[in-house]
Amino acid sequence: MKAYVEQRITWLLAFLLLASTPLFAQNLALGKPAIASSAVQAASNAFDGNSGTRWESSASDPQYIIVDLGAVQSIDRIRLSWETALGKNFTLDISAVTAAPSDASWTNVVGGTWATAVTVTNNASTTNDYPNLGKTGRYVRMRGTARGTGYGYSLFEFAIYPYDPNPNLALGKTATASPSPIQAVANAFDGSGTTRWESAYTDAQYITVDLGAVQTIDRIRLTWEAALGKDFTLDISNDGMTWTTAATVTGNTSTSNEYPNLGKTGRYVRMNGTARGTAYGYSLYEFEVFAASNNA
Ligand SMILES: [Ca+2]
Ligand SMILES: [Ca+2]
Repeated sequence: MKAYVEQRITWLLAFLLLASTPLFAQNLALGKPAIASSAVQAASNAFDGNSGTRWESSASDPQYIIVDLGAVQSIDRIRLSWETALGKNFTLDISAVTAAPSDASWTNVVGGTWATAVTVTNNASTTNDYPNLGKTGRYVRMRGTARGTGYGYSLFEFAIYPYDPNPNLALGKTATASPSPIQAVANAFDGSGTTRWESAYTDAQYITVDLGAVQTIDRIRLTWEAALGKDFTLDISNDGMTWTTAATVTGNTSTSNEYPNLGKTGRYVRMNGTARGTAYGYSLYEFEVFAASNNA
């Protein structure tokens, strides 16, 4: 009887683990061995899951930090959490080496071939998120070539995921907008931070995305050009006709707006503008919709 109960509990735990997997993808780098070009604070602090501890390099360029995932893994998403002393220009690279480190200095890895997965210039954000990488590898490196401050590179956490547990539901989805846009509506849903939708130059303008089915909607993120929306609502609908307002924004001056913990469901999501921030149209690089508010 005891063995039977234990087996049932094991099955239950296995089921709960599987059921929770989509929202809690494993950080492959957590607790893994790491080295760095210099360490005012230890490299391992960037891989300890603790947002209060950090790797800090010497105050010079370039610098690198490398983690060993222990085996070749799928690498689909990398997230960096910087202190204010962030990396301004850096690359995220994956090593061609799959063997174990040759010595304590990882000479074979440091001097081996690297392929750049992400190139970042003029970063000003302390949180960087790079999804949809579609790579594989064992060793992952952040190589900084320009610091954002006079201090060293200071990284709270360097997280690596095999897939994106919280994808942008609006990515690549069908969208519509007010008539006569200056730039195409699809540009706000293409995942590119350099393409944008721009409306006509009047205040009453909207942009709507069809998620394809009713979904949980807990967070919406808008990335504007300088020609941002000043007053607008974010609205959600099951049928594209009857709308519920999820967020009301007035006097916005930020080009990056994030609205978490919405707790809604719906198929259609709309930004309904009533006042522009400039004389130009509403100019939106990306309009993202997420099922969960947490990033992991
Ligand atoms: Ca840490
Ligand atoms: Ca875009």
